[in-house]
Amino acid sequence: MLLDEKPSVCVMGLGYIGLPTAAVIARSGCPVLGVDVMAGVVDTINSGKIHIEEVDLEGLVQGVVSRGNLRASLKTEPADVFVIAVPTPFEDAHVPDINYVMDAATNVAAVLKTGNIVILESTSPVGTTEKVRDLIAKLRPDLKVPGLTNEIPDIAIAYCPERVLPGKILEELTNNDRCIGGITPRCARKALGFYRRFVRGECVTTSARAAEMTKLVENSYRDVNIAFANELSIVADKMELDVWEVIRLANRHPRVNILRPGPGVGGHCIAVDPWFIIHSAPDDTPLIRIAREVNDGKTGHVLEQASLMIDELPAVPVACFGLAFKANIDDFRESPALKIAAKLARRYGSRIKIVEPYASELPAAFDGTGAELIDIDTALENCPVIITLTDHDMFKSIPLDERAGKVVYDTRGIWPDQPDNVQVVGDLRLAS
Ligand code: SAJ
Repeated sequence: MLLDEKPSVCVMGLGYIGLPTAAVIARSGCPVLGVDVMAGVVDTINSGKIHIEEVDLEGLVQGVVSRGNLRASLKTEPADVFVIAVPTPFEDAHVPDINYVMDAATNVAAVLKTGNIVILESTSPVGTTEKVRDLIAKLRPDLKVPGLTNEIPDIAIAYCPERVLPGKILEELTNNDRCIGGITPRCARKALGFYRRFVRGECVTTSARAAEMTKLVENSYRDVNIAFANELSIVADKMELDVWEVIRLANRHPRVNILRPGPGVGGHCIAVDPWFIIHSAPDDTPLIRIAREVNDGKTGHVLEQASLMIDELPAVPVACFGLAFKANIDDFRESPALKIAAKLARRYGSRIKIVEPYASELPAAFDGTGAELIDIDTALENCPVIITLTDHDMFKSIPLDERAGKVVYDTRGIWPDQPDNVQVVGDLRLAS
């Protein structure tokens, strides 16, 4: 396809990745159909609104919908390019579940035509793109599919993982480099031509399997490094050292860059994707597995430390600052902050107050606990004890004098300047 021809695009799945991707492609001038299984999501998008929170996304969706470049449907329709961006959760035993991918591929297969490009973006175990190819070959014996024909294939199939950071999705969708893995080099070239329409970052081609592994490796790398920081925080606690100071000092070394300890790793990516590698090679992944265990274990550690602290104190209100899984977003999925706060609420009932500027009401996990959602000012006025669980900028900017005299358990290290009357016990900051 030539550059001045705008391919029609069908994006399968309108979640945290699919919707921004569909909107950015539509902004580049391509007619885009977004397909989702939820009727409510389809209606919301067709009315120019969005069902998720992401910086600048609402305005963009409103614009492309009103210009007629983006519409949503429950039904897959013929298009030039198909982008599959559906979830790949895992089952209880950490077994990756690619059923949504296969369902989407089944729907795509039904409308495929010669010349089409099918791209999988969902984080997937190595080999999934080949499984998609095999499924298409089975459902559409009339089409010559790549890797299974000696002739020029009728369609191209590629894997191109998303790499965007929640809170910066639109910026990163355009500016990040992309790694494009084709079932064959020809497939990769076809997909590359498509991504170049809306990606400013460098687009690098490889095989589908290498691209699948690259995505898993990126998130596992981060998980392993966060685990190191979390392990250090527990060791420092035992040694009665301030872990934040130790990390600050160590990071002055030109080749050391230790990440930040916290209450555990949340979200739907970093805490999940390492399991895809572990599942594929259980005997060869002791480091990746133990990192996962360390990060999950840190949530339990913080809960126990917080409980010890609360048990030592008179029956005063305790403010938990933050429920989101990371700073400055409203995403509570797999959030260690939410897990800890909800468990504290079950243990200590109405003593627990929640401060979460990104929530308008408490999530269901707090039902029947007696815990209450309050604003920052009320917490600073009424709660002598604070546990920081999310590093929102709004919390970081609370000046020293407003926190003076409080008992603070700063699990995120957001207030390194906490006054002298606060004694540091490892990652536990207690009033002396
Ligand atoms: N965290 C720490 N300490 C740190 C950094 C993060 O405890 O020093 C915690 C966060 O608080 C959060 C979790 O880790 O609970 C994950 O946050 P994150 O900001 O590291 O990553 P995500 O899950 O928002 O997005 C990641 C990104 N991957 C990498 O940075 C390698 C993003 O680029 C991916 O696109 C995304 O996963 C994804 O969709 O896979």
